[in-house]
Amino acid sequence: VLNVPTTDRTDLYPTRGTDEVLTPRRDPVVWGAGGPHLESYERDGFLAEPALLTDDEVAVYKRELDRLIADPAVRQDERAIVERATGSVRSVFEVHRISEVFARLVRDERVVGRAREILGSDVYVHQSRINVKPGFGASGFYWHSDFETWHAEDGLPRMRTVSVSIALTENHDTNGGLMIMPGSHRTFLGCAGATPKDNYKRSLQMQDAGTPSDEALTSLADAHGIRLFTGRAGSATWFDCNAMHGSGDNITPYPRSNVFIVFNSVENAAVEPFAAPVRRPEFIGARDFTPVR
Ligand code: 6CS
Ligand code: FE
Repeated sequence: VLNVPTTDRTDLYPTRGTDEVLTPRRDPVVWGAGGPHLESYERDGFLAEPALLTDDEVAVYKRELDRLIADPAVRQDERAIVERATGSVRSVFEVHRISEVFARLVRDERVVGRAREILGSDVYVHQSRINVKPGFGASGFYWHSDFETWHAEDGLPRMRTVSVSIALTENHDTNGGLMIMPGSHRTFLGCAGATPKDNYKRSLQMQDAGTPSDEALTSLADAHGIRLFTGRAGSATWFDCNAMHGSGDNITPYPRSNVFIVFNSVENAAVEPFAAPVRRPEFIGARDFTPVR
């Protein structure tokens, strides 16, 4: 069923029941007019941009990232996620609201313009975060589909959401880069296992609910392969909300820092969670649907 308006709480993508269940994607990948430059995004579920930001712009955003993670007030804030092992800051959420510098990045036409083009509508920020994978053992994220979480826990009805990860340090092939299975966005993997209460406290460190089985991951990887994203600071990866992705640990001395922005269509605004007892906090799943201007 393509483009059927879900006015009620029709759950097109069942997940977190007793068994794992595969559902073919029922939504377009590119909701706008598209074009040759978006063909690979449609096919693969991602689009790599080698030079979204210039070196000078990277320096501005990297300085702002360093300022935020060094700020004791930010470290105390619930929007900061700290590495268990080392106590260093791993992520800071809602940077587009905390920082005027990152608010500017969200409104940059090269960023929000591309999101509107892919989603075919005005967009709002569902989530933003800076990630610092400091190195010397910083842990990665196990395989998952973001949409599985954003549908189950944040109540996003359709796959009309796109993320952009902008590298603020060099992404080597050794320091825990983003891996995506090309084409995996066309299959929704509904995971087995109900969502525990305040799941987000753990899942942002290491996901348990919403984790695919070894069998499912094996068949997806066999079918699609795995692509590792590397690139200079300033490079960016746009990826569909349902792309199966993950990242490894970073045991090198070289941090892998990025800013991660999630744009959701204003036509796909969050409703109640489809598979969780309570909503997640608004700094993780926004409830302010004001379009980015
Ligand atoms: O749960 C979330 O919303 C976040 N978790 C991961 C591992 N990726 C997407 C998102 O930032
Ligand atoms: Fe993710």
